Amino acid sequence: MRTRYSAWNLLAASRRDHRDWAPAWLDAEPKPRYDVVIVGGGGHGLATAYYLARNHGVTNVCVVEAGWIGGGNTGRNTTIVRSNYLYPESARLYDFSVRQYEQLAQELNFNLMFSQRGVLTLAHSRHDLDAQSRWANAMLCNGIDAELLDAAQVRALEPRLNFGDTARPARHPILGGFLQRRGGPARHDAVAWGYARGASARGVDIVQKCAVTGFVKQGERVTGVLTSRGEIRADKVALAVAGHSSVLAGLAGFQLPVTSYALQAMVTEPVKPVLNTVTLSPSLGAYWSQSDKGEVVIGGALDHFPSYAQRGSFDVMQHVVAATCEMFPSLGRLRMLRQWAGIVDVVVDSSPILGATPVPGLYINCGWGTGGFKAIPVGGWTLAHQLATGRVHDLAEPFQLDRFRTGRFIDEAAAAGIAH
Ligand code: FAD
Ligand code: PYC
Repeated sequence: MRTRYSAWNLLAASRRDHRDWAPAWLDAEPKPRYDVVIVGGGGHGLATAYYLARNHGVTNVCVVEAGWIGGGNTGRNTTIVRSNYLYPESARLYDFSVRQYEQLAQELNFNLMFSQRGVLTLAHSRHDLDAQSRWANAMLCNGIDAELLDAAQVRALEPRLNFGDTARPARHPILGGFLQRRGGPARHDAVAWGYARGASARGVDIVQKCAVTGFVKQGERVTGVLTSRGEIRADKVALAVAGHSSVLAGLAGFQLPVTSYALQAMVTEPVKPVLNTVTLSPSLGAYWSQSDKGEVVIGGALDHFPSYAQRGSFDVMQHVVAATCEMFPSLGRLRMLRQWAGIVDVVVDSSPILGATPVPGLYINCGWGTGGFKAIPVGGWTLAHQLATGRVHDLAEPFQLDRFRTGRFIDEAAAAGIAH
């Protein structure tokens, strides 16, 4: 029996030394068949399962995860949630997601620690200022909040940035920036766990340590998956495997225009609050925020060679650390605590691929590349809609795989920013 999380239940459980809490979700054994099998227990796979059950009443669903849920990019990312994209199609998609995040902790009864402290993008040149005013104006036209800031306003928000002075001018002067106040970080694990808990409570099976190794087919149609724990039949199969999308597509017999790269991040030892916002410097290729534990979270660009090794190269790490010392000199003596990488699924127009594949019975959610954490609610919502109703959700319509045939790209490389 699932317990509702509340101050009252916390107090009540403390009287029994917290020994009676029910598991947040059940680690299921796979059954022989389901209506829907979802491959990948990251945020997108789990959100798809949750919305299938919650929005459509489809509960005979299994999420099959090779490792542990949230152990892929969902548990490795720097958790920036924002909707400051350029094109109307993306603005609608990502802002739907931000709006879901705004009420998701309540809905899931799980503290996602979404902190709308603002996402600040720095301008270091006239060119940056021009590009950002175009970007902010596009956002305003799309009905999304955006504020252009001058240098004094940036300094007021983030005083530890290196503004230089007349004696020692900054190497990368800060001329201004732009801010999306509704943006900010959330707790990555909690998003996976919250969706898993919500899905499991509605009857979805979550099967961990179960790798999909192939597909069962009748003619061209996918009718199940082959896994390290046996065959599982399904009416429909959905892939939400991020950096492994091309591998699974290959097993199913089609190609995806997705390249997999390592994207890395790192955190310092924890300190008292020193950063107020999530700050990005696209020109320097680095970004910073501070977690609620106090660690300074630092990220940068992709490793510029395809890889499935979840490590991250030394030269990107060195670049990011140098940029940190340059932009935040007062952080220069902090010790680095952890560094890691995830394998991200990059598409030429930096926009996702959502919906049907060329293989009947097989659906996909991928191509989020460096920016799919913010999109977990909308990725799950739209894929669940298509799986349950057979119709493409309006928000997902521009992001179908056939755009690589028609050329109807939505090029968001600039908004994907730092990590590209
Ligand atoms: P994942 O969380 O990777 O889940 C896919 C799952 O599929 C994995 O758990 C994997 O084990 C499983 N799987 C793979 N193959 C198989 C198989 N054969 N059988 C069964 N299971 C399989 N996005 C943002 O919005 N904001 C950010 O600030 C941000 N920063 C990032 C920083 C870093 C360092 C990284 C790596 C990514 C960042 N991202 C960010 C991107 C974001 O993390 C991803 O787009 C998002 O988490 C993808 O979620 P997912 O559920 O599709 O994939
Ligand atoms: O999507 O905001 C983002 C992001 C920043 C760094 C990596 N992804």
